[in-house]
Amino acid sequence: MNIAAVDYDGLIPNNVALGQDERVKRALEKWHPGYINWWNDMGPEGFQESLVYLRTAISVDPKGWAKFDYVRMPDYRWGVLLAPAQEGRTIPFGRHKGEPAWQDVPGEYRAMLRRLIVIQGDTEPASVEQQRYLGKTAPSLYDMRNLFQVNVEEGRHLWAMVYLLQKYFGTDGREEAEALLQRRSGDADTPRMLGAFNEKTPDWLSFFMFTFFTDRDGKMQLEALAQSGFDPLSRTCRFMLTEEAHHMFVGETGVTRVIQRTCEAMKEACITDPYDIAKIRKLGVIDLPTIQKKANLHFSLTLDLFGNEISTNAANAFHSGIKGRYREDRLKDDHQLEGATYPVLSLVDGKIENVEAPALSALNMRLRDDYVVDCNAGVGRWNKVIESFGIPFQIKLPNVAFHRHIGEFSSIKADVDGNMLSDGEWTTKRSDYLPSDSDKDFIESLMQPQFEPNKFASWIAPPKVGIDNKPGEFEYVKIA
Ligand code: BYC
Ligand code: FE
Ligand code: FE
Repeated sequence: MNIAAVDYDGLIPNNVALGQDERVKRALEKWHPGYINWWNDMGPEGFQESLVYLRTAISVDPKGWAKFDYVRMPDYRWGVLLAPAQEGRTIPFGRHKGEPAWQDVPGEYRAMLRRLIVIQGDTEPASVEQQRYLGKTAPSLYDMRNLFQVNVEEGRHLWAMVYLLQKYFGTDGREEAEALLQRRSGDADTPRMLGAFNEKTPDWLSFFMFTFFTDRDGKMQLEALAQSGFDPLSRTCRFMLTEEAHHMFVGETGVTRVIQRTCEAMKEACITDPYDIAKIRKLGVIDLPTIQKKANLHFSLTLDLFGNEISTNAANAFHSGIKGRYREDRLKDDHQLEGATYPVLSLVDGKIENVEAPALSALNMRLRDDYVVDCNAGVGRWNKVIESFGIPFQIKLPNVAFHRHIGEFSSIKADVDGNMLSDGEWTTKRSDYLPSDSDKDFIESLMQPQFEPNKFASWIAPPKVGIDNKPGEFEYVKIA
């Protein structure tokens, strides 16, 4: 048998020889009904009986790992999939650099590892909860299918973390695995752990922005954890990243198609001024300034997920070989950073300035910087579309000090260019930067479902190509 192949014989598909690991197999089988209950209660509402054209992993080989077929979501084969082990892998960074990678949890770092795995695991079901009502207003069956694909894969990402907890963390791992099914996004008493995962995803523009900005935090964090000296975590994250690529695609192309449709409609109506908002909205499309506001919101909420710019947790995680930098393996330095410094944006006498800080303490800041670069590449591609219509408008990421709740800038109010505002100025200008109630009402008014194959809501262009090369008229979801 191909070692990358996945065993689909038992209840839990896997490529970790679960059949020979009775203890973990039984623990996961015991967790399984609770998971299914959670999925039925908190997963996509109203479509659990529908047949969805989903991809399922049949191998972890980078080429051809997916098989497409119609599946009822509760029957999706969630399982445990690790990227293949790398022979002779060593710890790539920190004080243990060069030692053999850990195949078991190093006792001294147990608490730190457990915390990181639990935080990562908590975000996955949270996003499914946030997106559970979106099926009802899907702008097409194509988009509905992509939403559900993202949802089942985030469910699988929860499985990925739960496997690590069950296999490597004994009793407290089991308790954490249980608690991951108990917390709820936005709940006043038992919220999810990180801020952005308790916000609402009320409409499809938010969904596309979320998959562009927030799933991209997922990508950055998974890349950093994929470097881990704890080999099972590294291998798990490496496979999760192959799934993450699709989430990123959904976000980037989703926003691109919204922009495309707006520009087309403006052109057809001979509107050249992107700020002629009332006229543009009458065309049933979302004006570019409102798209900018949504980007401002989701970008700033996501920056908070990187934690404090200066963080002892981050320093410890790196120093001990648990969490690396973005693509550590491609960086050229000593991978230990003991005497190194890194420029950190800070508030100095009321101004935003770079201050050199010990590189180890500044690792959250560094990952956030890498994230902003990655975001900007995508935003540049959005702007190419606007430019091709000759419309004088550019989407711009706001300054990192804008609308922050964690870190250096959480204590101040700043505009999108990073100029300090008084509380009064912020109150009057807020709706210039973030979606106002009337913006939200307008977007909501557009969220009319379009469930006929090959048809799309007024505010979004069709995709360039179908999923799995299917033709336009393909019925991606058979609604039951
Ligand atoms: N909200 O030293 P600091 C994804 C807490 S997304 C609430 O700066 P650290 C996905 C912090 O916990 C990727 N609390 O923290 C995307 C700490 O509390 P304690 C998810 C916050 O540890 C879309 C205290 O403040 N994965 O996969 O350096 C769909 C001091 O902070 C927040 C990960 O995040 C916050 N935003 O950095 C589906 C990877 N920020 O312990 C899925 C794992 C900070 O002192 N997590 N705090 O009580 C980590 O690496 C780090 O824990 C963090 C925070 C980057 C989150
Ligand atoms: Fe995920
Ligand atoms: Fe994701």
